[in-house]
Amino acid sequence: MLVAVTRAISPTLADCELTHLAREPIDVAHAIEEHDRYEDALRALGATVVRAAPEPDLPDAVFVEDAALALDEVAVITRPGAATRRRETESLASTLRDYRKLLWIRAGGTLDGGDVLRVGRRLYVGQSSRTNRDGIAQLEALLASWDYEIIPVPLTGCLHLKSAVTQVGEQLLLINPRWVRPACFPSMETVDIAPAEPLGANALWIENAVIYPEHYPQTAERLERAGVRVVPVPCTELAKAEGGVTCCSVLFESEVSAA
Ligand code: CIR
Repeated sequence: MLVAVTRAISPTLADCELTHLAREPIDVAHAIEEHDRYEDALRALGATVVRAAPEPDLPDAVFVEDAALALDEVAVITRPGAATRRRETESLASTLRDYRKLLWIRAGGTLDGGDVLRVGRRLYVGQSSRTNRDGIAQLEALLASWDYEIIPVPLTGCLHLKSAVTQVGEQLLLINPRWVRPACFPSMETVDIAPAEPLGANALWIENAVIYPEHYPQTAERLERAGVRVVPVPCTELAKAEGGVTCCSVLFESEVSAA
């Protein structure tokens, strides 16, 4: 069973962290509708959606990806780089505990799940403003018992590694080459985002399709030309909170049936 852990949008979403975007009014009711459509897309692609406990006082809590990495063997509960987001981890851990043994990034280290791109047994980790050297070193030490290769990746101009590059096929990445160098991924083929859509590199690959924002049509067309099946979803409101489609779920396979 493919599980997608999500979380309800907080009524405080408009007070979210912002790094590269100017604050704009966010229509929370509209954001909730868009998030429902996102969960519907996950279900349509075969995932079982499990919602973690809501965190109404934590504006960015919907972006569950940043608070945990679910790997085949364990889950790593992160220590988000933004101090305002650190209280998101406990309640997410309570949900993930049903499925995986938990390991924790400890004080001193910071790591956002949005900076971790898993491709097979490789974990590319963005050296962003949210993820520090100690966080990457802790991740490597925590996973030493399993054969993951941890590869730090420099990036510029964006929030997370997965703002700049995501996997969209077995051997295929969708990339914004202005923010991360394609040469960092020598074994992979790449599709560039359309230049008019710099934030278009965040796609969620699931069951041989990608869930993808419908407000990036030029990049969607490039994906389709590369043979990728695109499932468009509306996500204009979460985009104003600097969120994309990978950030709203934590995906993993499980033998445990959902409660
Ligand atoms: C933040 O700045 O932390 C949130 N407003 C957006 C987080 C988006 N997360 C992601 O791309 N993984």
